[in-house]
Amino acid sequence: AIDAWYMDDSSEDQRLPHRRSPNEPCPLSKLRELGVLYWRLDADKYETDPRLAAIRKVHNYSYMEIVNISPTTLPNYDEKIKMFYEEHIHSDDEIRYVLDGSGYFDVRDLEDRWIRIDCRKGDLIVLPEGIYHRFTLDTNNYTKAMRLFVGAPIWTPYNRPQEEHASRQRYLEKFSGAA
Ligand code: KMT
Ligand code: NI
Repeated sequence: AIDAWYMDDSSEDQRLPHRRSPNEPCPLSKLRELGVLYWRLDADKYETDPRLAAIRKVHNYSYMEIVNISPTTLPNYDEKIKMFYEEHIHSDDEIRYVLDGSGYFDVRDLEDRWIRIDCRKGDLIVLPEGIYHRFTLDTNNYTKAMRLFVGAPIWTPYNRPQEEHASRQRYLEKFSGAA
């Protein structure tokens, strides 16, 4: 399964793991509660994988592109890396499939704590519309990822605070029922 943990409060290099001591793991059930979906697939056969095809079909992930995030392959690298790590939301789900390398997706829980999700080759994750999140490379400095989208992609990040944003409100409404 995927590894996730609550982050420490240090402002050291974002590429470091930032585990608390002792480590405070975040169970998969907690991620599911927050609306984060996850599959482990065989990244070596992404071009012909029937499981990937089935997921794309069921969820209407019609759009697909592949990005190589590393200092030498990503245009405007420094700027992009900085943007990815600004806490933000989107007006749609963020769907990423790690084809090679690794990186961290950080998401906020409902108590505003950061959870760090260690995404490695074969991990496909979906961050729901309206969840506060960010992305960073780890110390390997390399992620090759498939970016999926329902229809024509809109990548616009809305940096925090976005409490009035419709997507943020829709997200929070999902939790307002049972307290
Ligand atoms: C994004 O929108 O944050 C990105 O595409 C970068 C991460 S993809 C592994
Ligand atoms: Ni994002």
